[in-house]
Amino acid sequence: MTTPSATPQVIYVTQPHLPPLEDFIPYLQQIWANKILTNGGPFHQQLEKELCDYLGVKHISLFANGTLALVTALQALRITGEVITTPYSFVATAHALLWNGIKPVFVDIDPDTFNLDPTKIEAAITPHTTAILPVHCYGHPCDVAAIQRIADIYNLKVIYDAAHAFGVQDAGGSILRHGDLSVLSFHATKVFNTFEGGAIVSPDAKTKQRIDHLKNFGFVDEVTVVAPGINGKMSEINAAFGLLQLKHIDAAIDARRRIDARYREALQHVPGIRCLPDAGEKVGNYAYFPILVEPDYPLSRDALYERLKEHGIYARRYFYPLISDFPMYRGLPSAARSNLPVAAAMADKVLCLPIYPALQPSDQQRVIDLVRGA
Ligand code: T4K
Repeated sequence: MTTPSATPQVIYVTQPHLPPLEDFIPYLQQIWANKILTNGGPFHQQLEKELCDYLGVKHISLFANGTLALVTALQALRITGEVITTPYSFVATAHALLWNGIKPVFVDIDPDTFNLDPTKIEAAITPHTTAILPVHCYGHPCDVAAIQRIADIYNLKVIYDAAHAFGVQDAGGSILRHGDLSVLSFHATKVFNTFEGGAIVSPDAKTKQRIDHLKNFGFVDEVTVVAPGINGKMSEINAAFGLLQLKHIDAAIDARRRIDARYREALQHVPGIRCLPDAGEKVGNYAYFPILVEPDYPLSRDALYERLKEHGIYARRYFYPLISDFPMYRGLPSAARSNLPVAAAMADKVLCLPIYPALQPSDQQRVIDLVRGA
């Protein structure tokens, strides 16, 4: 068992990948020289293009953050009424619905992938349902084929919250090609970050154009406003940082892959600790490392969380509480725990361990020793 040192080094659940500071200076000099700070400037345009190439998609619109991108994606497709979504996500997923005056309808998740369970979707569809908003939780792909089948039968739109799924591919290519739209987050805590940032992946140029209008107050030109759009634009400084990040992204994901493999190897025989199975992605991004703390582990999940904290290790209970347990949602009929037994059980067991490119093997070993030695 590891004993805490006098001043234990703090280890967070994640840490942003920061390229050398001096490498960012030329980008700043360029911004200072051309004095274009925002509103679709040259770095913004270049990042959209480079992300399309890197991710293997045709159309991307950059945003100031993932939440504004979600809110705008719903507006772009004119979604109203009720939308089926998962309770097992970051609260922004459902908040984006409320910001549009849409009623979330929570459906339970699959215990192996933590994603929306397609076999439970149909029972939640009503005459008011217009769309499904699934999340590729932890970057693991949803059952996109089953979800699309249901959407086609009931004429529903599908918007994927792909905040965790940067770079993830299934057998056919980018996971972001599925559904009507996919939404990314480039927040500091994400695999690819622009400090704050986000994006919408669209299937065609017309949809991208509508989204680009909506993120710029609805302006089409100096004198024409076609919709009550919001200010969702990414600034030049964020876009420039994204371009620099992109140069390092493969190495960063490789480092995550090694950390993921070490955890799996070290924790596979620990009684009461279960790692999330590989969810069938062809290329993963190792965004999170969730473990399930089962009843045969000597400590409860919360006791393990506290124990790690005492040793300066800040694991996180993503996603506890469930979104459906927050006050603005818990009155909904679909929010009842009896409707969401799998999600409720997972939220009570899950703990996300630290994973980020700069996590040193010796620090990861501290985490492993504590989980093993409880
Ligand atoms: N949909 C899904 C499925 C999402 O997960 C999210 C965001 C969204 C939509 C919305 O996208 P954005 O609008 O955020 O682009 C974090 C993030 O703020 C949030 O982006 C993310 N999901 C969520 C899962 O996690 P917190 O409250 O856990 O963040 P915080 O500040 O506690 O950070 C976690 C740890 O990371 C800290 O203990 C230390 C470290 N950290 C954090 C920041 C901000 C750093 O080392 N440096 C930093 O700059 O929400």
